[in-house]
Formats: sequence, C-alpha cells, structure tokens
Amino acid sequence: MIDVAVIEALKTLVEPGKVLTDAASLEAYGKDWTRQYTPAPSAIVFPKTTEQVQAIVLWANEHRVALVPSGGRTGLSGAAVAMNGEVVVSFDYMNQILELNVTDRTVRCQPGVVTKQLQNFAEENGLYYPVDFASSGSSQIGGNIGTNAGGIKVIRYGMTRNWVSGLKVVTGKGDILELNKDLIKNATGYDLRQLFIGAEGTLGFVVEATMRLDRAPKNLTCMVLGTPDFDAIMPVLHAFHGKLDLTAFEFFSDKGLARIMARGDVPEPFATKTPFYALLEFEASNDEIANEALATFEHCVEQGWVIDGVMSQSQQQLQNLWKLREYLSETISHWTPYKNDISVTVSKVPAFLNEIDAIVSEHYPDFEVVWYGHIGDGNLHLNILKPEDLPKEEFFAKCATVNKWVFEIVEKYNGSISAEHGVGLVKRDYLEYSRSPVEIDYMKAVKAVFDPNGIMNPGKIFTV
Ligand code: 2HG
Ligand code: ZN
Repeated sequence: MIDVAVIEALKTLVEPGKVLTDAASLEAYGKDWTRQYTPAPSAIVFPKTTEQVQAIVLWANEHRVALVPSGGRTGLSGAAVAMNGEVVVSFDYMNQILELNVTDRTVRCQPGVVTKQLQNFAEENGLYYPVDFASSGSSQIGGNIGTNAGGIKVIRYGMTRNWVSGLKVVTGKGDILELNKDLIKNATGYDLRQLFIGAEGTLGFVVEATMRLDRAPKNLTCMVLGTPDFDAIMPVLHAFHGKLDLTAFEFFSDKGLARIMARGDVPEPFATKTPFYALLEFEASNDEIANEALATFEHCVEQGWVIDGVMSQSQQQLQNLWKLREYLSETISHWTPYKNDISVTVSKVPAFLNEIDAIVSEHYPDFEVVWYGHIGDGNLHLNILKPEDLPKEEFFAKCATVNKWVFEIVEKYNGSISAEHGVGLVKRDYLEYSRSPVEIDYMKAVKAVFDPNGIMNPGKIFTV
C-alpha cells in the first residue's frame, strides 16, 4: 500500500475531491467487465487537464507508484483491472468534445468522451463515426484507442486505428508528445501514434485524440439468413461481397438465437429453424442495390446455402435484426461463460472453427458452446456456458484446458489469441501463441523507452 503522505501529495495535483479512496470507489474503478479478478487499488484520481495528467505521471515516477488507466471499464481482457495497490487514473472528467473541423472531417476529443457521444455528435453534424459495438454507450475513446477496438463495422471501416488522425500523449516518463498532427500524409519516420494505439496504457496516457469522421451511410439495410450448416456461411459471404459493399457480416448459432428469443423482447427473424445465421448489412442507397441484394439472396437459396431469410424494410426492423447479434454478449453473461476472442484469416475460418468445436465437444459433450462473431473479419467469439449444476471453480478449471487446446489451434492456423479485446491479464500468459519470443522482447524494449520505471499499467500484455 502507498504511504498516506504520498497520497496527500497526489491530492495537491488535482482539484479538491478528485482523489477517492473509499471502498465503493476502489471496488468500482478497480475492475472492468472481467469478473475473475479482485480489485484492490490504493486510490482513484480524476485529472481534468493534460497538465494534471503529466503531474500525476511525474509523481508516480518519483514515488514508484503503478498507474492503471480507466475509461468506460467495459474491457474483456482485464487491462483496466487494478489488483495490486495501483492508483487508477480515470478520464471521467476529461470528457469534452473540443473541436470539429468540417473541412478535415475530424473531431478533437478528450479521452473520456463516450463512444456513443462521439457517434451522436458526428450524426448531428451530418457525419459518421463508424467504429461501433454493443458497449458503445459506456466505452470511452481513450479505452477504444488503448485496445484498438474493433466491433461490428470492421469489414468496411477497419479498426479504431484507422480513425485516429492525431494523438496527444503523456509518456510514462512524463513527456507530452503531439503525434502525427492530424495529417493524412506524413512520411517523417516512425509513426509513434500507432504504437500508442493498442498499447493498453503500457506506454503512457492518451490525453487528446483527433478522430476522423466519414460521410453518413445511406439507407442501411440488414439481412438475416439461415444456413443449413456452418460451412455454407463462407459461400454466402463470397456471394454478397462480390455484389455489394458490405458494412457488416456477422454470424451466430441457433444456440445464441435461442437465448435471445428466451428474453422475450426481441422479435423472431423468421419461423424456420436453422443451425447458423448470417447477418449482413449494406447501404441500399438506390433500388438497383436493393434488387442486387435480393437477386444474390435468391442465388444463395438456389445453391442450397440459405434456407430462409429476411431483409429489413424500416429503421425499426433494422434495429430489431441487429438486436439478435448485439444482445448476445450481455444475454449469455447470466451463465458465467468461458469467453474467448480469436481470429484467423477469413479463408481459414471454417477449418479453424470446426477443429475447436470438435475438440471441445469431444471432451465436454455436456457444455453448451455458443459461437458468434465478426466472421467477415475472421474474428470468432467462443463462449461456453456454465452448466447450472456445475460449481464455478470446477467449470473454470475445465475451461483452463479448453484455453490450451484453443490457443494451440490458433498457433497452428497462424491466428491471433486476441482479435479485438486486447491482451490485458486474461491473455498475457498465452501471448507466445501469437507473438514470437524475439518479438515480445522488442515490445518490452519499446516499453522501456517510454516507461523506464515501469509505472504504466505494469503486468498487462506481458510481465517485464
Ligand atoms: C461482441 O462482438 C463483443 O459482441 C463481445 O465483442 C464478445 O462477449 C463476447 O464474447
Ligand atoms: Zn466482438
């Protein structure tokens, strides 16, 4: 634990009342959406300015205090967990949208801006911020940058990385850097901005970000298609990819759909039951495109890849169809699921999924495996529900063996042990399944340059 006098010194760096040490705050700010770690930070500090963040970092270096960044704490990898007496730096009060530049189509934000706030702001100004996911109502831009967040529109718009045109950061040494200055073209050596994206707060803090915006999409239209088996999903993807500019291509299984239907607040897409479902979205900006989509649907039916399907005819129907996919994570959280977020190149997905599915069902035939994810990006979310009568500890002990099988298969297929949720604590000890030891040594060397005293989110991604 940190000395009382040291915490008193911290209080002088921020506004009165902006350091909290009460039990409820320590519990709330010491964790993210992962539930397996016990939060135990020493204090939570709420800076309001870049200068205050810099002062906190200099204080932490002087007293060798570990700092953990905190955004919306919706992460699923434990990157924002503080369980070793760290000081949590929350960006809740650095939540202003600072400046819109309509010519550059950029918006300068503080890191605590909530994703939805940015999306709404863009919309109010006739523009669009395309990075989107189920937790957009709570997640913050700083956290999205820290994890290089992905989500449901990556097939068209890419990850958060693609939308960051400039960053202001405070490094682990306490230096303030302006990275890339919002330029589109900038061929002046190493792009340090990119290093901070996906660094999970291990190099420093993002204190300002200029995000790019896009034109607003026209008449987004969604289709949900039932397929006779998993392998039919890939030809469906090819067929639609060849004809339309897809803005999303997702999938889920009948088990996932059954859990959504059991909620009672989401309409059934159609009566026919199929083992898998593809959800795709495109801009039906004119009749020609809508007709092309219908013709492609018919082609897929003729080929036997699709058994039934539905296309949204209104905004309300579009939203209802998306609920089938977007509500999954939250809905199944009730069954304390084992979760994994993995990826391979799109062409390898069928063999990869079948291999994992076979090994899990061979060893644990009674486990309910719920597959869903961003299949158009090669990103699968594997969720295994805990049987009601199995004690939590026993379930997680069994799942530890599942982890090993899954990551061995990931390695064999040259995939990633974390597609979009980050490494944090959850994946840290498995990093070598995706990154070579030499590569990890280079990463550690980079960290040492920006954070020589190891105060920035220590123990996340790797141990030094
Ligand atoms: C999603 O795509 C999120 O819904 C969460 O990334 C994934 O809960 C999960 O496994
Ligand atoms: Zn996802």
